[in-house]
Amino acid sequence: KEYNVIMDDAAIRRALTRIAHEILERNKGIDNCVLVGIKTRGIYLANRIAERIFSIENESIPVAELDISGYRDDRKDAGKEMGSLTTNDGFQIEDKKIILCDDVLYTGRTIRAAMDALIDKGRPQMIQLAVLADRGHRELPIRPDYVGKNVPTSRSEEIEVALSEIDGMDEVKIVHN
Ligand code: 3GP
Ligand code: 5GP
Ligand code: MG
Repeated sequence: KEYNVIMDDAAIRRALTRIAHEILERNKGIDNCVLVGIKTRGIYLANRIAERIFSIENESIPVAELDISGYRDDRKDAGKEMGSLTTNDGFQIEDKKIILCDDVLYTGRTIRAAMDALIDKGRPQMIQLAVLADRGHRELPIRPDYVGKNVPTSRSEEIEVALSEIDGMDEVKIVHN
């Protein structure tokens, strides 16, 4: 299979540092803000952004993990299990500014499902979206607030995101199928 590396470890690091600054600027700090990472790789991205924010601002932003497999409308496993939100003690969604974090934004169906799962648990003040890569092809009116890299793709191409926490290295590739 042919592929191109579109972000190396330095590019990923810089993009996440920029996103951390953008989050701080947009929200004038992190009062009432919570990062919510979506299942596997979104969680590592949320943790990394939280570390960046801590080193810039010396303040801890809460991080929660969201598994939305049960909320998807286009997957075979949809409905089997409800989405689960795993949080640290005392986590409240009510009136919080939620910043959803995911690796790749594509049709937008995952984010739609994530918003459903969150709103089932309370009424956030606001929901924002941060993604490492936006590959286009939206099927819903969803747009990211913070983007690591815009990657125009064809539907047959695929983006491969490797993160050191599970993949042993940091790299984003576009795979031409
Ligand atoms: P992630 O859990 O880290 O996000 O969906 C399971 C994994 O498969 C995802 O990892 C994602 O990276 C990868 N994947 C690749 N292409 C697709 C796709 O088109 N849809 C979904 N849902 N996942 C994909
Ligand atoms: P969407 O729901 O927007 O179609 O897809 C977003 C979710 O599916 C993300 O959580 C992402 O992990 C996964 N996904 C969709 N397309 C791709 C892709 O090309 N590469 C990777 N790595 N994940 C994808
Ligand atoms: Mg993902």
